[in-house]
Amino acid sequence: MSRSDKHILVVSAIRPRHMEELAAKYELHRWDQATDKDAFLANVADRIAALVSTAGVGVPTELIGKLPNLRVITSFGVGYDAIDIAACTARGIRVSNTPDVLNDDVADTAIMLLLATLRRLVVGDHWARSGQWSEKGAMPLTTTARGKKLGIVGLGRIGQAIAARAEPIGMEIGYFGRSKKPVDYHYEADLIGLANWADVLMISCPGGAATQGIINADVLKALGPRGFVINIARGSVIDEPALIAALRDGVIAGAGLDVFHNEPHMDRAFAEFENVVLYPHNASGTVETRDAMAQMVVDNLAQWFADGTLVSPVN
Ligand code: 8YV
Repeated sequence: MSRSDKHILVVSAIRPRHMEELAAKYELHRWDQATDKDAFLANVADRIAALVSTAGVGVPTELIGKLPNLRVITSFGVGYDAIDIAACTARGIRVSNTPDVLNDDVADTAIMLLLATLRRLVVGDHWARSGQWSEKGAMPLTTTARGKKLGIVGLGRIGQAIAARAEPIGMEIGYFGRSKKPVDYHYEADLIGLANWADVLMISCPGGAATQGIINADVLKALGPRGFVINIARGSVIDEPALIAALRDGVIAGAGLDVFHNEPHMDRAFAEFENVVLYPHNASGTVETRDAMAQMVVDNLAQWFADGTLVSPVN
């Protein structure tokens, strides 16, 4: 196959250097940049064999339906909840993601949010900058992470990387998941049980229909007024109106959040809370990790065009 036979639809772009690499090897069709997307598609739809997107943007299911010769989707990101995998599998469309290379940065972010929330980093930063320190003296005391129980929802690759970091901090680790794993951590077979047990609930499970809204008002009530929620997974896992009510009414003590409903248009209610630390879905957002993720997209495409297999298949 020559370059002119390899047509790729770009639904959401990856890193600039990797886009240049793709443009040198393949015929790229920039759907992401097209103003009249239907007219654009009418000209190229039949030629598209591969599609590139990102976890945040995903792939509209109706777009898949408009690409009769689509055979592979390479997605930038580990989560693929914004791609209808069942519809792809039914059509024989292969999907790849970018697992593992982001585990460390995402786990670091989880711990960063945990410590920043319990130790009130943002409040302290403001205390110093605003002059309150010199006017009023020391900021109010915070609470320690050491000795607290960390309840991890979803002990997958990222959940385990978080646990490995929380242990030396002196936290006791527990988890909830579909099955008990061969680890020494405390296991709870239901979420309310984990929330009752934990001081800090760490959300690190995949998004999607199976986990939609599982962190609901009852779970937050079980966590209690001295409990914290940290979410580096997907906004969809938490019933967000219930979380906002819990933060407002003191049902829980605070939250550290990297992910939200309706990103990037985060509910402005969160901005009002002093007991919340916010991060704009940036857990994997380092140059090093984003480059490694982009390289996986490039590698998946190269391998698929070479022999029809994928480096990191999802289906
Ligand atoms: C992505 C993510 O980088 O990997 C995921 O699933 O959510 C992030 O790491 C980001 O969404 C890019 O679209």
